[in-house]
Amino acid sequence: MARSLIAVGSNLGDRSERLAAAMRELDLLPAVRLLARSRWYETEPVGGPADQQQFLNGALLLETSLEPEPLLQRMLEIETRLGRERTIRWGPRTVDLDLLLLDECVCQSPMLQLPHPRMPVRPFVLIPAAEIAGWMVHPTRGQTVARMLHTMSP
Ligand code: PH2
Ligand code: MG
Ligand code: MG
Repeated sequence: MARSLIAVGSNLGDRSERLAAAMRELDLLPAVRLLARSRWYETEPVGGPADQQQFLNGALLLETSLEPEPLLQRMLEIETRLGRERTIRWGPRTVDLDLLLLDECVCQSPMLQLPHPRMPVRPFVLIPAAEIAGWMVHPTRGQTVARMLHTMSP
């Protein structure tokens, strides 16, 4: 069984209900078990259109026997079931599920980049991630999640 760290975000509709639904759906997947969730954090949108609403962001820790690409595929299906429409890049979204880490897997395919390339520079990802999985190691940087958060702080 591998450990997988997922970032979740929503800034459209009933945000906390969407994040709770995403969490339930992930836990219901065959070969996936939810181990921990962070608190939900209210965050300012980074990038994208200037007029979008605040996000609710968090992180989930899963145990899974799925390989990275099938796990990503299941996550995209959950986003679609929960009403995600893909319009503008970094635009408003009902739910966004990002695969950050899967144990120490490194993957560079057209479908999936693992670890998530923007993870080390996003406080709205690292703060909740460090709350539940500060010990996980970013395989190419050789740093823990807690260390990455610490080094990005002013
Ligand atoms: N996601 C983005 C772009 N900007 N800003 C915040 N605060 N939270 C997000 O989840 C977020 C964002 C692209 O996925
Ligand atoms: Mg995202
Ligand atoms: Mg995404």
